[in-house]
Amino acid sequence: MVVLSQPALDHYTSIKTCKPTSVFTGLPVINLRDPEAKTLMVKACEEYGFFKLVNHGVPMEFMIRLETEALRFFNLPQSVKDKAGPPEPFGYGSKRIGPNGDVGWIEYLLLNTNPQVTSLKTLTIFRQNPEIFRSAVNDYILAVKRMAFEVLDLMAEGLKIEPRNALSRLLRDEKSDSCFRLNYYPPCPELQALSGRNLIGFGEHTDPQIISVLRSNNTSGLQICLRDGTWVSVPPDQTSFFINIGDALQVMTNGRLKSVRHRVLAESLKSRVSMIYFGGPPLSEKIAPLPSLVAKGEESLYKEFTWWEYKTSAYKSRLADYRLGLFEKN
Ligand code: GA4
Repeated sequence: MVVLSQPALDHYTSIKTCKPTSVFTGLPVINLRDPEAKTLMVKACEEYGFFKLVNHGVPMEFMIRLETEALRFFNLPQSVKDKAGPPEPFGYGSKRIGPNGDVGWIEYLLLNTNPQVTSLKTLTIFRQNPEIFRSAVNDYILAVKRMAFEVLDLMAEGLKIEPRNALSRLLRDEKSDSCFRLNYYPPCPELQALSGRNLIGFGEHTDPQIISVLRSNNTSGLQICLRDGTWVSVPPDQTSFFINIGDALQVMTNGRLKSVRHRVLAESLKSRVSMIYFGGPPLSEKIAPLPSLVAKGEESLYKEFTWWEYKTSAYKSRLADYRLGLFEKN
């Protein structure tokens, strides 16, 4: 067995996958315009907390324009990119993920989803061509938000939740605590020498929010964990979106929809670029099962908490931790 010994890779986590991870053959693919979409979404989220969305109406041009701008940023000299950091609460980050020692083979930009918020640091990010970058981000986020609201409205219908906007209103709220992430996973040529081992780009975790909407270029790397604990890789598709259920929606549905554990592995020759919208509720919002989803005689599986409390607790955790555990009733 080859041991990961290159100095440059010393601090990274490598994993040994005995047999190659199999491709997720059961991946639910949902057409947003299909009259059955609401039912299919609920089924996919009960089973996997994850599905691929096609015919979503977001112009491909917005995706490509933002991908081009992101690559332009990530290809800048390190000293320039560093000026756009640190990533907390928003800005450029490299290798370190979160405040508690997690690392990955990754560079990223964390951004606010509210176009009005332009900090000094954000101006550094947009320095090269401020208007081009800014409008690429804003056009993309606006279109993806609209689509995410529609997905949540359909899910609410599929779950027979009333009113229909009971979920999407949390993201539509001007105080919604949503964020946006541009990830860049550089190629790692040294990986070729490490037969049978993989390098972690972004370690396994569930997203704390309500819903996450991911789009990537055509490079593979994303894997999800199925109910039986096996990991499967998700074939990339640059024209589609991948929808993830987050912890908050798991709680709001009293465990009916499951948040999905996922991770990203680095590739040896191709860079991966992903863009993710994380839809979160306002900080003061109580996160609790919607009454219509708690059957008579049943009760909430979770203690009462606000999104602020959950988020604060999440930022004290390590990426792979089971964050909902602290909020479950015994
Ligand atoms: C996972 C989902 C989003 O990317 C994110 C991540 C955040 C970060 O990168 O700073 C966290 C992670 C994410 C969950 C637990 C905490 C917080 C890193 C970490 C160890 C922006 C988010 O909201 O939670």
